[in-house]
Amino acid sequence: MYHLVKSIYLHATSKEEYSVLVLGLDNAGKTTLLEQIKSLYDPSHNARLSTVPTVGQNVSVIDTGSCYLRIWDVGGQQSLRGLWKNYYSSCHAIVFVVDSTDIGDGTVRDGEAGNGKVRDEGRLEECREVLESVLQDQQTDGVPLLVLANKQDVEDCVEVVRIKEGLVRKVFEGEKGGSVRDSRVLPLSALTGTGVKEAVEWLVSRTAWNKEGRPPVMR
Ligand SMILES: Nc1nc2c(ncn2[C@@H]2O[C@H](COP(=O)(O)OP(=O)(O)OP(=O)(O)O)[C@@H](O)[C@H]2O)c(=O)[nH]1
Ligand SMILES: [Mg+2]
Repeated sequence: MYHLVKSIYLHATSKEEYSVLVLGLDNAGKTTLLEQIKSLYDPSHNARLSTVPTVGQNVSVIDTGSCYLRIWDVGGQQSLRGLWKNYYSSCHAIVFVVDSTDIGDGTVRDGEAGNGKVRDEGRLEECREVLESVLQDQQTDGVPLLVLANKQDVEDCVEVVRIKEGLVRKVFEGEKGGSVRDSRVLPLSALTGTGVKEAVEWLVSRTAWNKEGRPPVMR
């Protein structure tokens, strides 16, 4: 009887937990985003917005009400990107943070003849290559992808629609294996917190929607 009551209680009180992997180039704003998410879902948490480059990982579990999200913020420096694949097989969603102030005008131009002018593309090409390599890894097949156009508070940043059309769509066109996945591009200012709630809400709905492919853990 005790065991029956206990298992009913555990079933009634347990919730699904999904793992979310936050990726992007160094300086994109991943750790700032994690701090804002923590303070949004845990009012006792004071967001530490003066970050230092992440060497290794930060991890936090938030209670969204309907489920838990275990959020992995990993270092984006080039020397650390080789570690990302260790997280691929167990993640339920990937967030790719883009620094909208450091990608030129946000449009990838394949095979365009040079006109002699050197265009300042910032880290656009690096960003495209890195996102492509994440999506081309078989272990990320079908995993929902949320691209966040961060630093939208900066006056001359690239708008989200440009990042969607000029960068993300290009990457999807080149995606090998034709893997089908949920994806979305949303604007964000991790510094001010604008867009953080919408980002988390998308993750909550898409991880649950895709749970047959990657079942959650119960806690
Ligand atoms: N203006 C502005 N600055 C931001 C925003 N988000 C992050 N930053 C700044 O960008 C810098 C890098 O932010 P981090 O969150 O440490 O970047 P990261 O992606 O974690 O970098 P790594 O740990 O090296 O991979 C910091 O100076 C942040 O204050 C934003 O939305 N707007
Ligand atoms: Mg960081």
